[in-house]
Amino acid sequence: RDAPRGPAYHAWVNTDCVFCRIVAGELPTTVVRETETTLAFRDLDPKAPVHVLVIPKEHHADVAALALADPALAGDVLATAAEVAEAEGLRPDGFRLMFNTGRYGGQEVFHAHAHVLGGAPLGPMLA
Ligand code: DGP
Repeated sequence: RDAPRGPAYHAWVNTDCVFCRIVAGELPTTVVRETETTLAFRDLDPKAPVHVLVIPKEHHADVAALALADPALAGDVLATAAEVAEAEGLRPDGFRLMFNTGRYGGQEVFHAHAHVLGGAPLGPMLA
């Protein structure tokens, strides 16, 4: 097929990236929110009663690369994360918004993603 233009191009070329494959509709997932530039879906292995991942549809390796390359898109990810927190009922009690970044940061999937975690007290420390 022809390469799509714009953000979808990266999803199209990064066939080895699991989150690009989710964006491309090649892997099943539970989508909770979608915007023109972002996608939010439930984590496969939830670490809290609510555990949603928010990604830019365009491929960026981690949030630092994303923020430097396209601050507006990084803002879109934050805005979608806030909308997810609102829709999931997390705002009154609070929630954790987390970006594991790079190998030492515990990142396992190298497509920038925010973890939205909540629905129970999570304690002061990161896991
Ligand atoms: P991180 O360590 O920040 O890179 O977290 C990656 C998260 O992605 C981890 O919590 C599990 C989740 N995950 C990995 N593969 C899939 C998948 O195919 N579908 C979904 N929904 N989540 C996935």
